[in-house]
Amino acid sequence: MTRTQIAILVGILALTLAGLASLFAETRGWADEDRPAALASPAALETPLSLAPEIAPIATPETAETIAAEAVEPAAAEVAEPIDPAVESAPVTIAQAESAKWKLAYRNDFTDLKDVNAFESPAKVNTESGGKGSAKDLQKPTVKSNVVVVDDSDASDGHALAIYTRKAKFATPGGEREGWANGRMMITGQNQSPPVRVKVRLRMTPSVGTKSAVMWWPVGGGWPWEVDFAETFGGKSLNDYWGSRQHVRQNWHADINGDGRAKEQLTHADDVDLTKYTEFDLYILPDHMWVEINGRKTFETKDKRYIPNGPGFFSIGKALTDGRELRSRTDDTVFLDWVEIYLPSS
Ligand SMILES: [Ca+2]
Repeated sequence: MTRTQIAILVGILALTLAGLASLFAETRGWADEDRPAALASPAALETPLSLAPEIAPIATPETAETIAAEAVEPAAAEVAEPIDPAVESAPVTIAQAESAKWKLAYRNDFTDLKDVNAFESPAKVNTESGGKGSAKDLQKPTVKSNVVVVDDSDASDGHALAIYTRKAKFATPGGEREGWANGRMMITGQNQSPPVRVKVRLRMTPSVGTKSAVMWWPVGGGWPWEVDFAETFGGKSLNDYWGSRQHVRQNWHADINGDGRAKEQLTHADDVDLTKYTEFDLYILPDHMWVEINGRKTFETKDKRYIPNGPGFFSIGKALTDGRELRSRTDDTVFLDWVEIYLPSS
């Protein structure tokens, strides 16, 4: 073998190794960052609130096309006319015109627990076992003591509703125990059908082994749809993709195939520092649904199959992840400064 032949062989070998390495890195990246499929089967829901399991979106050509087509449409704020400093009265922007279409119907600053229904799971389901993959099982124990009003100097009025995952006392068939438990809540008396707009200001804490879903949830039984408009998942460390709370997911579920379970979903992730107070603004119109994060539209659909067609209410649910026995789990909190519900102004 000549020196040239050896050099060529070494070159080919190096390229092959580099290719394999990058392939491996991509696979790892996807697995670490996205982890979309916990693949728990959400059996019939026992509680009025479910934190839907992580389900990969159904990639039908139709939904893919919907996402692709709508992704290129700029946010309303971006197409607003630039303000000419020479003009004394600023022109009305599209964003301003949009907000004029809505009137505030409800606001809760969470200076107390008015309208807050905090859930408590019954002793018989607080077994402290099972629930390796099912979000439904890992929501339990659910305790009211993990939903409280706290002082928060970063909140607009100095108060926030804290929804915790932390160790707490809970009932079991064998008596009271203490261990990891979740807070879960809903706002009562404010059920609304589309068109409706739901705006919240919240922040979260970095954590290991917990997830949170900020939801618009259907009134009544069944699981026809579920709009998770600020959802996080369990991190393995305080610094990784989910544990750092530097990312947030839209998961817009609908029962497309008519099996009674809203497992099909449109999904979208944004980079946002959730450890600082962040505003989420969900607009649900009969033929158009979108979310704005800190005033910028980040995701939308005009596919009616994914848009709620009946009344819903505001809710936050939390659950353990990575199995009940995870030893590295840390406390997790969602701080909710306020919630606003808007209805069309005319
Ligand atoms: Ca507040």
